[in-house]
Amino acid sequence: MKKLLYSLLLLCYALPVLAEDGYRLWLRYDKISNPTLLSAYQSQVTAVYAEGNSDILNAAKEELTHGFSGLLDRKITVTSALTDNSIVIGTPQSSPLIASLQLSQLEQLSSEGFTIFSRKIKEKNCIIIAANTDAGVLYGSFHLLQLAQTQQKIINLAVISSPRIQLRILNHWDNLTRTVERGYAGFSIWKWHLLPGYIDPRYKDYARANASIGINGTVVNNVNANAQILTKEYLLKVAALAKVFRIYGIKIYLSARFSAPIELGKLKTADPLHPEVKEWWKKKVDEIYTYIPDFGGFVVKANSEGQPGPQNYQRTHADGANMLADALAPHKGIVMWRAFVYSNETPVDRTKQAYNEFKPFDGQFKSNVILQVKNGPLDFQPREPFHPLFGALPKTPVMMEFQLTQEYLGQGTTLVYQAPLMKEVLDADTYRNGKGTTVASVIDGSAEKHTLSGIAGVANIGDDRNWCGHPFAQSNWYAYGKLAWDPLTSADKIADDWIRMTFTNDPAFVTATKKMMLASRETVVNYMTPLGLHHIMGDGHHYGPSPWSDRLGRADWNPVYYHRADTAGIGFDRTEKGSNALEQYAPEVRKIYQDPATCPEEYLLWFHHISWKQPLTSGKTLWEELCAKYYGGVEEVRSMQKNWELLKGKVDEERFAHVHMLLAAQEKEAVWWRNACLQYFSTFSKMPIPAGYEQPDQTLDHYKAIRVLNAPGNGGGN
Ligand code: BDP
Repeated sequence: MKKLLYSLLLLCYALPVLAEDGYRLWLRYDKISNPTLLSAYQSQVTAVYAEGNSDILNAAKEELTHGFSGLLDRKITVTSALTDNSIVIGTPQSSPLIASLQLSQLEQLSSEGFTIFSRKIKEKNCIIIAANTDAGVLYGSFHLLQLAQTQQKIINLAVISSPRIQLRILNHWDNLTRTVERGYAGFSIWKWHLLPGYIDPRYKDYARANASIGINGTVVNNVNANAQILTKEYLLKVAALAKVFRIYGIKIYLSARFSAPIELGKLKTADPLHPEVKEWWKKKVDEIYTYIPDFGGFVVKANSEGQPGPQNYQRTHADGANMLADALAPHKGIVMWRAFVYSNETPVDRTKQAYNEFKPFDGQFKSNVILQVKNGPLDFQPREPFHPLFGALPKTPVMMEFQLTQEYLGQGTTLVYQAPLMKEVLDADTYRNGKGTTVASVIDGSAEKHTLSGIAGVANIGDDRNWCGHPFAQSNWYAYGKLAWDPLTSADKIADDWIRMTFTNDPAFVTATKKMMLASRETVVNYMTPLGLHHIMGDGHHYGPSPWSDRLGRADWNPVYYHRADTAGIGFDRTEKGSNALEQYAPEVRKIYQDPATCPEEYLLWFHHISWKQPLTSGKTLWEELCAKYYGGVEEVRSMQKNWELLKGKVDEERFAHVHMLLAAQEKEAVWWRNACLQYFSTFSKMPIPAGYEQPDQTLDHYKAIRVLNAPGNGGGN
């Protein structure tokens, strides 16, 4: 009896441990399920051999032993003598053994690159992970683990890989109060009030996850910055985080509030050309480096949406950025100056303003300044054409900003895999130096041979147990890192690996889930903003549809400003006859977009005002096509639901149920978008939703009356 009770008790304790809560992300390292492969791997990997003892090398050893112990279901340890079937890791500096191999391929690698290959050393079969730096070894270690996690061969390896982009950064829009602006996965993971004394174990797991996909920098506070982060008290907290991240090759950066000299320094001005202001920043930066010797630098949102900036003092963005750059330069720090700028007064089409603001300053920024440009010219919409600044600043390094958090993509309930969105922009041709000057080649620096290159992703991470809220939102963090390392990787390959590592290698599950992920972005576009529509979401919180909104403080915050529906048609004319935003693109791009006949239909209403009865390529009129897209989008969500049901039993019950419930919520939202938008637009088209479609079960007035209270991610102080 006693024994039985004891076993029951054990079972109770054991169960929660077995539950799959998503915390381990894509680093689960569960036993390889395929028995043949398992025994093959078991004979190929028996130990880890490493010379050298730096923190980063130790992290690599720890990950390899922990990871392979799990995957191979037997203890893998670090050995002090080389044994058969070892993984040998190191750099020529850390390891005499690696140095003795005289690896010519190391010359081809950048400082963070790695090579993995199989070779016999002293009659022993080895897998060698070599690099020029310890960080490269760490990345190579994660790569080898990923090969095993995705059940690929690990014999006869010959991998060579270097990141194409130098700065691969996450931007946290986390406030010091721990609310997260546009965050849908709980509160900030940074426990500011407990730092620097308490180091949450989560910080290490965060760093591991980032290192596993090559992310090497993080901005820990919101771009709508609070100057308090620059006080000694907070800098010591930041230094405590930096200490954890450093072990995983990650540098810390901060969002700097431009008016900090006034708020913290009690100066009367923050004028970037004022000697006292320059001196204040210089001293502040010197102080930061005493606590964080490898501090990365600042990101700055200036003169945008109420943030202070150099224009408050009749100075330019270049004046502001260069002043901070001067303070950082002696320490090799950089400034990421955001181009998400639109003025309060200018009545110009908002999508034109960043270009107008920055183009004249091309070539006037200091060498440690990089401009951070959002993927599209408006604001992270479900679909936008690429930002014209990518084709306009040959003398300035330009970095990409993507938004991983799903502010405009259904927020916490929506299954949307963003790699296709990112690829669409990265692969777009700017024609800056003739055909083939893709956005990717601009941001990786190769188009103009810039030495500074970068990419930023607005993080979708919070303190939810599974980090990102929606189980599939993790894929966007993962895909971002993979594309930052190599923008040429396909969305398909990234999804394939992610599914295998995060869920299962079961081919039926992988195929079905990948199909669903790859289509998911287009699905969202279809039921939210098809055919180039944009910015028709709810006011303020940006959740749900609100194409009728026309009361916000300024014209270009209102959806009616963007869709311009009237009885003649719908869409924003950005040709010469309209705002002429098209003039900001290269002639080749302009030529494609300016004629509605050649403009890809996904951008049609972005660039043109089109008559309701205009026939499109499908043979349907614009109105009919709009209806078909909205209805198609809803049907696609319904097929996602059906397909997911078929996967029951192929994946753990916890995550299956979680996704099942979220898909049901997404279906309701898709119907809400469809019914609200089509009924509203039909008041202009004067045409009904064609018979044959399921008709809306609620009136337009019903949808207009919906008020979303307490939507997450909106407000809460910084
Ligand atoms: C907008 C967000 C706002 C951000 C802003 C930015 O709604 O919360 O502060 O972008 O990027 O999309 O600065």
